[in-house]
Amino acid sequence: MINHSKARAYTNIALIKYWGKRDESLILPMNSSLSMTLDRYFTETEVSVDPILSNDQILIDQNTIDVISHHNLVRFLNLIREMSGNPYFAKVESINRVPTAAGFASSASGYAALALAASSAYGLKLTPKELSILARRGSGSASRSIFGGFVLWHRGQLINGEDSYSESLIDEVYEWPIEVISAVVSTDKKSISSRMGMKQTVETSPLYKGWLESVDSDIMRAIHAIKAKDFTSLGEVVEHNALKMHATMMSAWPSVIYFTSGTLEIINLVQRMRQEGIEAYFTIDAGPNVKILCQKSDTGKVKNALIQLSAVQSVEICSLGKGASLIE
Ligand code: 2P0
Repeated sequence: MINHSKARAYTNIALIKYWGKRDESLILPMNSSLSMTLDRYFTETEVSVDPILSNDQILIDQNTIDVISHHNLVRFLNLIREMSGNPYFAKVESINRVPTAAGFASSASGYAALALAASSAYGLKLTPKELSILARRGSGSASRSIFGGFVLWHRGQLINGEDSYSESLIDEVYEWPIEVISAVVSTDKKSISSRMGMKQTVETSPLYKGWLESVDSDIMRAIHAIKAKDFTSLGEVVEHNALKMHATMMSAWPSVIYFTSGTLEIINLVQRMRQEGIEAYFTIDAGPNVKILCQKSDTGKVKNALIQLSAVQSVEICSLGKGASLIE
């Protein structure tokens, strides 16, 4: 008998960043992080566990992928087979509605959707917390995409990672008109993966200790701001936290620099807009593209200013999105 399950999960943007692992194999972070799940971009994944198959078959965006070069995906399925005691191989069909041109990575939504669809197809009945732990084994940020709204990923202390999971702080129906504008300045593949960039930073940056010492208070401030609906306080801590993360990587050796001239133009624009009374704050992940946090009443103005910059190739607007769910 073939067991099917299909799931959808959305991307998230970290407001307080995850940067650095204390265990690379279990994907355990050095610090806790806080994110906002977004409503526009998602991955849908269908998993069919089939006793007839002699290997896993994986299709991403309708292209069959070579399972040897994507061994991380097979390792992830092996983990689920081990947990379930069901040894059969599976067919995995995944569609990303996360255009790379929008400047978002698909690993968070991808592993969150795969964790939910595969655990269900293999007959595992996981709690949201267990699902978050499982998704984390695929990609750190995927542990946060299990939940909607504002999400906190606890660093945890245990060496087996059982206390390193995410939880929902406030779900997506929170009435707070906050939006994220994604401004794309480049769609090129990045020269250094975030996985390598983190490792290099942890191992060599003299500023990394300062980063670790300051993250928990950033998280407390962000949680307080979200609960008080204090946009200024949230924006300030989000922007400062992103700059601190980039400062740690720039001070690694060899240095990890994701900013381009377009990134800096947007930074200057956002800071100038604030001087003119428009409240907008930026955050930047492991790449050159910029996400701008603003209140809905200002989104139009901020978007118009961004598209005037010749460096900006496209802009997309997102708001709070839902957690991962089974579909059909
Ligand atoms: C984040 N990033 O908190 C941070 C901020 C990028 C900058 O999580 O190695 O794909 O699979 O755990 O989650 C990107 O890294 O890395 C990331 P792995 P992931 O969103």
